Amino acid sequence: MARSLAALLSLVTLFGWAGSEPALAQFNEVDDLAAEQAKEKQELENMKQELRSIKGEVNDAMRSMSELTQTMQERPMAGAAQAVHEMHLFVKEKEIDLGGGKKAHCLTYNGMVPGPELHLKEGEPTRIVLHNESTVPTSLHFHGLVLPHTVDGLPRAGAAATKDSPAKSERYLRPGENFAYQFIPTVQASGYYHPQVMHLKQRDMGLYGAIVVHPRLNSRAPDQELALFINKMTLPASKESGQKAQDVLVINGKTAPHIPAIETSPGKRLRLHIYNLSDQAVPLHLGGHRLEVVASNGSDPLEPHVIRDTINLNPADRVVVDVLADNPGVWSLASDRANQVIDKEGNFPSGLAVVFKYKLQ
Ligand SMILES: [Cu+2]
Repeated sequence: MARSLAALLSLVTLFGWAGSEPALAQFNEVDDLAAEQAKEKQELENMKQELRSIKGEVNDAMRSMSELTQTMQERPMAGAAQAVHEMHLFVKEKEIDLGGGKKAHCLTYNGMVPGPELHLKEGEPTRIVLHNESTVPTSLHFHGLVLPHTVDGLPRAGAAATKDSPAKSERYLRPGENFAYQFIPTVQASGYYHPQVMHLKQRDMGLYGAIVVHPRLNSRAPDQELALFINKMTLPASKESGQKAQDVLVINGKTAPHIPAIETSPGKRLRLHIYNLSDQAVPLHLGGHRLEVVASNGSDPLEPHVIRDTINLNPADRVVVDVLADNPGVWSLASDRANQVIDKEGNFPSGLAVVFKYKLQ
């Protein structure tokens, strides 16, 4: 029991980290890190307290999680000399505030929109475990990665199985099921994960997250990296709040002016992975800087790099741009289309506009 609790706690610690504003976590400096670690320690204490109180009534889900962890610790991937890089995704339903009290009923990975950024390395044995804690069937596809058909997309008969996920012939995960996707990425990629085509409407309810395969040798590694997901989310009409049904354009699950600012410092090379999941063309412009397009829709890396101050993203386009932070001030990365930065009531900014600013030294 103690052992499985410890295993569970180590998982919880991992998720706690992943859950704390993943997109911006890499932007914190050492000072912020110390404060954040102190906060995390407190959170961990709280969680320990909570776990103590439910000791003795551990439910099936928890037991299967700890068993799964033990299985993974005891049986590393056959033939792999390297440690397996293991990540967990939990599909959960959640109300998400898109900003200004605009609440949408969402499906999430690990309680957030977008889901956690997954950073993989070429040649590194990888295991991604999907847990379906929602009330609907779901599936998982790694968009933009080059993988064997047995792992890309759906659980299939003959796909890699764990003790808790025997190979299934079904083409999806029912509520309460989990599945381990195991593979070694061999091609550099800037992709994103989301449910397969048959469950694609779940993507527009919040099920998406960045998955990046970094090259083994990286001579031009950026100093900072951030994924930006453009999407259109639907707010249901609500008599209680007087909210009318409407579509809201969001970046990382928030609409302007509620999108957290992108913060950088002079001299840094900032890499943005930008995904247009909306059904509209978006001309994205950054003031005062140039965008160096380093990858586009699977051409990773794109050579030679092209330089733009505006990039046009058609629906389903994904582009990776580097920005050399050499012009301190407060800028904006925003759509150049008026109807994408002003809402139906005429409020500006709304939708696709994010502040790009330099940290005070
Ligand atoms: Cu896809």
